Amino acid sequence: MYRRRIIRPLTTESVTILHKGMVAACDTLDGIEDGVISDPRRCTVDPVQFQCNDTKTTNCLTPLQVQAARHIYAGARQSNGKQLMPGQVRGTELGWPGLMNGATPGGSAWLFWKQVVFDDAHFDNAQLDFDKDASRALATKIGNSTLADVYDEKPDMTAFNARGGKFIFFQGWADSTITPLMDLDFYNRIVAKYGQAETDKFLRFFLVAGMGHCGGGEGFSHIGGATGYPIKDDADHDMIRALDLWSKKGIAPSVLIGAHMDGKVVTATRPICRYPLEAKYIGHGDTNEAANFVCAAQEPMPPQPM
Ligand SMILES: [Ca+2]
Repeated sequence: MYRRRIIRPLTTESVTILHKGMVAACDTLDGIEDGVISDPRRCTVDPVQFQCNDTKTTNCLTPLQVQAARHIYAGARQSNGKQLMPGQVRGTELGWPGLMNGATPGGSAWLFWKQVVFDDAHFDNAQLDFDKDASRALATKIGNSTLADVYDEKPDMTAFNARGGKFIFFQGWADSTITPLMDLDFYNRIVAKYGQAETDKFLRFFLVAGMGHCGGGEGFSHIGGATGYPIKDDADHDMIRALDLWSKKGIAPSVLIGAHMDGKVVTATRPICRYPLEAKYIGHGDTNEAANFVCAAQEPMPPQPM
């Protein structure tokens, strides 16, 4: 029987090479050599840097692997350049094969698009055409709404704010399942609508350096709630306690202390500052101690690569 041979550019080996290369290139852009790219928007390295050539023949990427990585960082675009979805940020590479390889990339997410939206049990993901199929998908009606209505999160927090709602919005900077750039876009749209001061009254956004999808990763992802247990049961270390304090006593969280753990051992702590502030080392003391950092205004970001 003939079987189509599928060449998968993403292998465990290739993403490990890419990930190590990106971390080596970008780790210290945040001032601390700790294996964590704190804010990956600072990391704009082209993966072609890690491509094999005449002098480098091992621990390197094939041209196809470089091309795939460029597409993944760039996100989904149509041929006219219109961006449908932002891409993955640098530092998330290790999660790519599990998410993107196989007949159902994204697992149940692809099944939803295939069976519910396209109504075609045989729709091959490799045939998805961003030009034709994106608009076809978004125009699909489910009930009285189109998918475009459902998927376009509306930054309308007026009723929530009016009834005194409080919202801690958190996201891992190294999440390879949901790109943090989407959350950032949503947050920015809320701030654009209400202004920073008003937004701060009901919403605080925490981008956790080096955290994966809701937890895990190489960063400081123990902050309670869905991320894993906090290292202390108080409002400084546990976002559920912080939310409780905010909603009951009106004391809003400005910073959480995130921890990296090796098993049950805390190996490092770091302030997780409310966006748009970021943790900055004070220049002396142990860089594994949150106490040696302050929350400061962000340094300007470099232009983002396409
Ligand atoms: Ca670092």
